[in-house]
Amino acid sequence: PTMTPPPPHVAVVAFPFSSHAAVMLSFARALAAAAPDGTALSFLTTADSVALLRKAGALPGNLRFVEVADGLPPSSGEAPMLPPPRRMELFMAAAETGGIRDGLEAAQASAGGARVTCVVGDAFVWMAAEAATAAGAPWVPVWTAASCALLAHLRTDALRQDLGDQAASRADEPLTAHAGLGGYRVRDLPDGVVTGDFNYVISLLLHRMAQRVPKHATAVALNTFPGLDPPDLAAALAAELPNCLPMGPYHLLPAAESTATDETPSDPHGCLAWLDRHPARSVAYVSFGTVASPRPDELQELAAGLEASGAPFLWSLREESWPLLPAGFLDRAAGLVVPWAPQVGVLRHASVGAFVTHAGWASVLEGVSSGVPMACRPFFGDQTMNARSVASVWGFGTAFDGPMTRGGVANAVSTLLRGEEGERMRAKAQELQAMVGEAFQPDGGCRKNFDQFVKIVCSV
Ligand code: U2F
Repeated sequence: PTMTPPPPHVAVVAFPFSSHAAVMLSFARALAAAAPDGTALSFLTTADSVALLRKAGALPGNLRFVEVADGLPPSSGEAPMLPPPRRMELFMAAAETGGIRDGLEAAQASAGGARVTCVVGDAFVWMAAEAATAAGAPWVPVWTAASCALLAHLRTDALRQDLGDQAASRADEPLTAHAGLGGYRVRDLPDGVVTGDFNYVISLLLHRMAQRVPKHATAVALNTFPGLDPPDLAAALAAELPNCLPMGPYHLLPAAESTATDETPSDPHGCLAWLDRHPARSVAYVSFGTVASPRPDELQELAAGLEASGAPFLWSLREESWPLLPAGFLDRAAGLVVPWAPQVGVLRHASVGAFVTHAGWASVLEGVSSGVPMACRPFFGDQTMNARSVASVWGFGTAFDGPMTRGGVANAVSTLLRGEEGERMRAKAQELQAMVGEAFQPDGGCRKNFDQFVKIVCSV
């Protein structure tokens, strides 16, 4: 007698910090919308992360949260006191010592006993590879950052061997000896590859991730679209990971959107209405993402530079930093400062003509898919490498070399909004925007790759 196979049960593992969990949830929503009928999806993340993500709206019926250990001492009540790197260490230690394995068991129990048939997840949580193998399921990691950063992590051992302790003296040297990385200099490499603290929690996890992905991944989702990465980089990455599938920006994958509720309106500070009152391409939008924040003196320089540019600006700035702004700034300046902006909608708005950004990867992709040129002030991690890509590999923006100064900000903003060079940068950004548009047509490259990805993760 023929037996019908059980329906797929896909576990999606999040890295529950910064913007990573939200990106993975939107990825899981896209999977939930595309998976065949009967597929169960479990979203594995910590209790704190579940509480945050729940606020962003209801889940589709086939997707449910499953809590995994956060590694915090039980009922310590100290959680909010611990600095993020320490919380990451505790989470990673718990994940490594059975946290993910237990999470997969909990997922099975909460899906009425349906065995997990595939483990998808943020590549940061590399221990999901072993947990998947133990559960007899394939591991399909999702990379949320740029391809250049992934290649640098995959090459960490070779780069360390090449550079030894000379990373500082060879900082300006192009990485031409490393296939695919020739457009970058030693100084552009992400922290923890050849410089910085190799034992920092993120350096360690990226190193371990890089050891596992080529060996254990059945497929790898890349947050890029065909044509964005230079051919030599795309080829070098495909040589290391023959099963990688470009399907980004992930926020454009078709998904059942979460709808705004009274509790979580989508634009509580009226950013879009404010933008409606400004002419096309006249506004500079400023945001440094969810982690980075300039020091007080740099913040003051930025504020003074925005004022000096004479351009209207919309600035997403965490409220704790508002007291650091120059006296009278909020009353006097031609700008709107908000604690949070609906960034994707803001960048799509016709009146936004420039983006001052930390060059976090989601932000770069959101800018480019709206054709907005950017001025990058990278702070840490992969941001330096992303800024180098923007300013020098693709040429749709500028990069600050170190902290922002008043003059530097005023100059960058007026170049992007009003200069000839800015026009060329906008044209370049719009060229890439058109490529994104094509890749997300029903028969475009990203949609096809995503369909293939769904087939892989939902096969039983
Ligand atoms: C880490 O990135 P961040 O969270 O600092 O920055 P992004 O990757 O740019 O993601 C920020 C997201 O938050 C959204 C914005 C992005 O989707 O649209 N957002 C918003 O909607 N409103 C606001 O007012 C502010 C932000 C890390 F720090 C980076 O170095 C990495 O490149 C990145 C990806 O791994 O993760």
